[in-house]
Amino acid sequence: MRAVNTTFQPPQLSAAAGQPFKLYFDNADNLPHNVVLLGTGDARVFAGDIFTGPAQKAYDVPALASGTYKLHCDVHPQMYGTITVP
Ligand SMILES: [Cu+2]
Repeated sequence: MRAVNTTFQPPQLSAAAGQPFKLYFDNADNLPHNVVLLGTGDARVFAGDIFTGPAQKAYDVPALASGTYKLHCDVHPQMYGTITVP
């Protein structure tokens, strides 16, 4: 996934349930971003380190239960996406 012009591209991802995975995040902006996964009740399920682009990071995301999680950037609350875990 990329951050471009303070948006997540693509805004929808999917991941397998019950297994840890790597989320490759390409921050193409000359701004700080991170990726946070919000679960039920906006509980923070995972929060990646904030870093300034252009740069890339591979986040280690823990195993997720089935459901739909919001993607969020702590620096820019308007950045939004979802990750679906079937
Ligand atoms: Cu951001």
